Amino acid sequence: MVRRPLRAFLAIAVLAVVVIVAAGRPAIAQPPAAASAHATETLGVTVGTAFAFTVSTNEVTPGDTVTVQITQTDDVEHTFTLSSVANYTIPSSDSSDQLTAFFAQHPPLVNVTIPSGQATLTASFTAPPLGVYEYVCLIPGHFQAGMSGLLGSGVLPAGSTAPTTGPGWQVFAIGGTVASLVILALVLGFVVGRRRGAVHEMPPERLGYPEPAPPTPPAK
Ligand SMILES: [Cu+2]
Repeated sequence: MVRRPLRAFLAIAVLAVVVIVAAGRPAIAQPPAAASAHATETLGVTVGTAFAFTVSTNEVTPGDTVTVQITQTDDVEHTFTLSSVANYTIPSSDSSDQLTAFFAQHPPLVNVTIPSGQATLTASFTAPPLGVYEYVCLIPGHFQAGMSGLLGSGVLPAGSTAPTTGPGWQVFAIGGTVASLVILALVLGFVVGRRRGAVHEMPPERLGYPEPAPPTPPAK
């Protein structure tokens, strides 16, 4: 016959294991990040009427082979031209000729002409060493109108948001909270169980008064 406090403790322990396994599942299901040094990854780039790039991520991993998947949604020609110069932002006052001269001097990591009406294009490049790299559109007037952005390699550019892939920090925060509560419940269950057990096991001569009747079981 298992004593009541021990039984309660075992019930809490079993519940705790179930909760931990359930909470841990989303995190475990994700493959470990960057297992090998030279993985492949995808950078989605969407262009259209606006003088702006919409990208799927602001950060790549140095050494990775990056496939650029470009989606053209309108009839405005653009280029996706990624600078090879780390931590350098081209002055927004530069003319188109100055921009062309810059890239003649510093060949870009990738330079894709995106014709009007084209649905999708792909290109690839090897993610450069640690740093922040600027990408621009070379169609005259577009860079000057603000068509540029920053891609971090091994670092997130200041002011940008983290890539939205993966489980996100919320999963780990919730999992951690649940685990903490479970551990607290385990400790409390153990302490309460021991104290109840101690009362009933204490010899009457040390107790100094008649041993109390065992508590009535709760209604099932
Ligand atoms: Cu453009």
